[in-house]
Amino acid sequence: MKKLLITGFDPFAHYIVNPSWKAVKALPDIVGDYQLHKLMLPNIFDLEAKILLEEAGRVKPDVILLCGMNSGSTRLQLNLAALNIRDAFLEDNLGHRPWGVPIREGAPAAYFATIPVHEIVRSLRAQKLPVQLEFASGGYVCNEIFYRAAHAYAGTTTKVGFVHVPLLPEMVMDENMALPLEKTTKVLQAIIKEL
Ligand code: PCA
Repeated sequence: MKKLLITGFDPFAHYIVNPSWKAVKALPDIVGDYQLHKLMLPNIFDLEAKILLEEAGRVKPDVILLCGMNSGSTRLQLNLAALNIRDAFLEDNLGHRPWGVPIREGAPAAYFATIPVHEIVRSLRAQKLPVQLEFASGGYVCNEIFYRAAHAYAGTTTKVGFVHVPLLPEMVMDENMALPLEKTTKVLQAIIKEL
């Protein structure tokens, strides 16, 4: 059985839950060919990557699938690329707000996801599941975790991908701006089966 290290984040800003961790936690331990290893990461620059890379060194996963929340869509967004930049639009959970700072001085400007994002989006959309391509993951902690994992595993057989999940109905005024947790976990399982 293959190993999938799958992560979500803890809450940040004014939110009291983070659907990314709620959805990861709700997944079964086995999905398709994968045994899941679940990990909650803190929304803190640098610390999040240290915790992830330490756990990945222990688990030795075939795939690392990182999840975070994003208020901008009612679909799960499969990320194409991580950028070598920290451009925080709000403070992390330790009050840091880096702006215009490279994640790794002198390292590549960007990494593409090494999971098959285009195939996954095409296949899941054909199944009428709410997914879309997201070209980059922003400049906040989600981008950093994606970049740090992609950098650490570049040129190896361990594949790395990042997914933004929508907010939950209880987090928004207008329910049409959210996706229920069961839907998010269903789509995450469909993604895992395509890895
Ligand atoms: N979303 C943030 C960081 C943690 C999370 O769940 C982001 O999109 O960068």
